[in-house]
Amino acid sequence: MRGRIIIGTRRYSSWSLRGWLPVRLAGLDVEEVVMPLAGGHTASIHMISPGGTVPVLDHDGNLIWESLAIGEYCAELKPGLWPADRAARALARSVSSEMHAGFRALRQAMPMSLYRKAAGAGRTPEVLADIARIEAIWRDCRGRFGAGGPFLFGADFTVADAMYAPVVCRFLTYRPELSAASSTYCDAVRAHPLMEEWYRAAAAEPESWRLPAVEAPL
Ligand SMILES: N[C@@H](CCC(=O)N[C@@H](CS)C(=O)NCC(=O)O)C(=O)O
Repeated sequence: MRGRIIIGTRRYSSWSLRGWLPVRLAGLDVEEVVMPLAGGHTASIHMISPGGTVPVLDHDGNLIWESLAIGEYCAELKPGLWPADRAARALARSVSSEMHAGFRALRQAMPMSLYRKAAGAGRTPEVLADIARIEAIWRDCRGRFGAGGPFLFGADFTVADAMYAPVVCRFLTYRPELSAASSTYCDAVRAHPLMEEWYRAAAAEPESWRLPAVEAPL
């Protein structure tokens, strides 16, 4: 093994999913270490992560934190994690950065909780505005560059898909109304083998890691 990736509870840690997907897509030979989240300011995370957050990748002596930085690191090791075409790559980086920096209303009102019963919850006007913007992004990427496959930039699952994967998880939990094209994209992301692996591993996590605040049915 050439290092480790430290992630948080899979049921809840959306940023961990964003970092873990490129690590696995790039085939990095790293141990996976899960730190149960305490619902903010988890003391054990502050001891190992310069930014006080997960995910953190420790690979070949390089310590990388921030999910998007992990995606960039993996993309340097594995071609295909960003689109090959420069215009497509520019768009992929723009929408990935927009996700990394924004959509606060959605993230707060619809926290990732893979197995929560919460269809119909969380639809504030601010959340609906975030969702409309996300659907516009997906439409734009798929309309301009997605013809070759089911993902944002076609056949390859890129860092951009990884950045939006936890949004897909939220949509599957909270079930907001989506266009047919958005639903089809969500289904494609959910069906990816790595997403299946993540959901299965999340289901197997100890019950004692569950956080009632984000498990309560809505
Ligand atoms: N901008 C960071 C956000 C990372 C983040 O907020 N991670 C959460 C877990 S999903 C965390 O570590 N929270 C601290 C805690 O729970 O103590 C990234 O992209 O990696």
